[in-house]
Amino acid sequence: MGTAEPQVATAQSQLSDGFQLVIDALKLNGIDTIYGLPGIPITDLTRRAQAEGMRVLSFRHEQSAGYAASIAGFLTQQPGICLTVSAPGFLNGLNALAHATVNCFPMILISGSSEREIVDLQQGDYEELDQLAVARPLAKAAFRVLQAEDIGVGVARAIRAAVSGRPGGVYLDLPAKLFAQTIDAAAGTRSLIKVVDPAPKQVPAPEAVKRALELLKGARKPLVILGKGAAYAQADAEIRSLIERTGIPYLPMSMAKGLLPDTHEQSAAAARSYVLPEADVVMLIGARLNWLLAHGKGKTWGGKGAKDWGGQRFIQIDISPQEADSNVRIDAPVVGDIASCVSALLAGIGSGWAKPPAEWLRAIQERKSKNIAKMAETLAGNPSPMNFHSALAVVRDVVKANPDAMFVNEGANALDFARSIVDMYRPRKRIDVGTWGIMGVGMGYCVAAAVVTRQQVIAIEGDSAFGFSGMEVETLCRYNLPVCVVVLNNNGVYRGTDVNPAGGPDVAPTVFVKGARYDKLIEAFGGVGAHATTPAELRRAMEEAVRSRRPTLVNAVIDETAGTESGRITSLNPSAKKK
Ligand code: FYN
Ligand code: ADP
Repeated sequence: MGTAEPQVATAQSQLSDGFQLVIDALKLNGIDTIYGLPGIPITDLTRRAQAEGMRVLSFRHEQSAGYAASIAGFLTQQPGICLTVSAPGFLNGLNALAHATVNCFPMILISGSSEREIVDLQQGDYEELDQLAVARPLAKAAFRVLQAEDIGVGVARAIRAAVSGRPGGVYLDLPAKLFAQTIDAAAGTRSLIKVVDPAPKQVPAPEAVKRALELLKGARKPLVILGKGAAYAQADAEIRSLIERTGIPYLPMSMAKGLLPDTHEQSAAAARSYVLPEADVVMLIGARLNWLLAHGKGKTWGGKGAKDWGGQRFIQIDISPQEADSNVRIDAPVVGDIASCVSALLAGIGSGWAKPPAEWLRAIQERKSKNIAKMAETLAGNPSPMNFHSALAVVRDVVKANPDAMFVNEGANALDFARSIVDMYRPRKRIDVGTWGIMGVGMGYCVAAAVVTRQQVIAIEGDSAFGFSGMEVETLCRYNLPVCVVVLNNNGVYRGTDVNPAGGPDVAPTVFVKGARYDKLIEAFGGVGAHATTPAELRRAMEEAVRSRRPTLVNAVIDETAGTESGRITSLNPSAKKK
């Protein structure tokens, strides 16, 4: 094609074009990586971005590129960029855009689109779709740029929208014609904007801090809940200091695990079902009272009925002024960025803060010890065939030995068991299915985690979950990323033992090919495949993967009768409700 040469303005040609301005605008704002999939009309954009020194990572499906961009945003506080072609490519990226918005991750989905004048008259253009209209309800903000001189503004607005306040997914629509538009190079350069202070500090009101501290001071059974907003905020030292100086027990939501090491004596993770209903004052730090926290009411919280208040009083630290009262009354909202809010609380606490009553701490410790002992007993078993516990006991050890490794986790049982079995020791190491509990993030997350952190990545995947992004093992191999994927293979969704109730030739809807060799998949692309039927084999394969840093897929064969329907969220099945 011969179009890959960067079109830098020279003395002979003082023109720049849309391609160049998009690249320059991103680079000017410190964005150096694009997760995408080339095609009409953005192929040359990918070539030229690479020629200009950007890292352009191509995926096999836009959904994986989008998930990669979204988690890069979570890990870096900079918008992750996903680049797609028009209509179908755009739609494939949309899932991740919605995911970013729902999870409060900064991300920009940039899609090429077809010609406005044809699309708007519905005259049947190539890949005709009104993408801006489709994206709008799923994005925090959505913009379209029609003129090359507006590219700088479009990119600046997209960056600000993605990272300021509550972060989210932003859509940027770039019609094909824009890329070829030419503009005087000097005017083009002048039109670009380097965004100043894109995520400004938001300092909480002193009276809100005072109100929160008064409520906390009066608590007999205080509890802190750390959410992924707390992990995102990168206020690790302040958060740890607040927890340790107050002595309040804390519960990490799944992606907040490791903010303080899971082995911390104040962690109440192993006493979850005890502390939620028992606590009298709960301080939420970057966690929403959504389904994952049973909406702050009902039996989980000690309420009599499914929707009854459990009697807790809540303090909520959140950057969104609209979050408080979304599910139950928040007695003390503290609105601001977590670093500023936690610092303000620390200043208010001073040095004479009384630790929570010993009775409360002792009761939690007792529950914890009981649960941990029970877990240790289960993990010590070595059943044949291997089950989730005996496999995850190995994973737990490997992660412990490699605390800087990134840990990707998706599935139902594979997710739920790993969450409580595998301890995290450092902040932002665990990345998983997030707010929606979605499947399909796996390999996209692996790519971004490896690229952003340069650390070893360990992915624990249910066999069903893995299937959503399985083809991306080629991407892992192509970029030679230090990723060890472990597929916990029990022959099906949840487990592999369902039978077709009608007795026909088709297997049940939840059943896959029995004895599938997922390890062969990565071998097709030059990666390392391993087949493990015992914990010892699994350990050997994982340790070798970490040692070699080669892309590896371990097919870990799990008892096909192991696994419960929907893991630990069975109650969300309508049939369970009916019973
Ligand atoms: C936790 N626990 C432990 C430990 N950590 N026991 C021993 N040792 C350790 N280290 C205990 C904890 O006290 C709970 O027991 C239990 O393990 C489970 O802990 P978890 O996972 O924190 O609690 P729970 O109730 O499962 O959490 C609720 C939840 C979580 C909704 C926040 O399930 C979640 O994040 N779910 C996401 C599910 C999802 O998205 N799935 C995808 C679905 S795919 P008890 O205290 O005895 O209860 C389609 O099917
Ligand atoms: P989890 O699922 O772990 O409970 P959620 O996604 O429900 O976490 O909650 C994250 C919360 O954190 C959101 O309400 C979001 O507004 C908030 N948040 C994200 N970043 C920040 C920040 N820097 N400062 C304050 N709050 C933040």
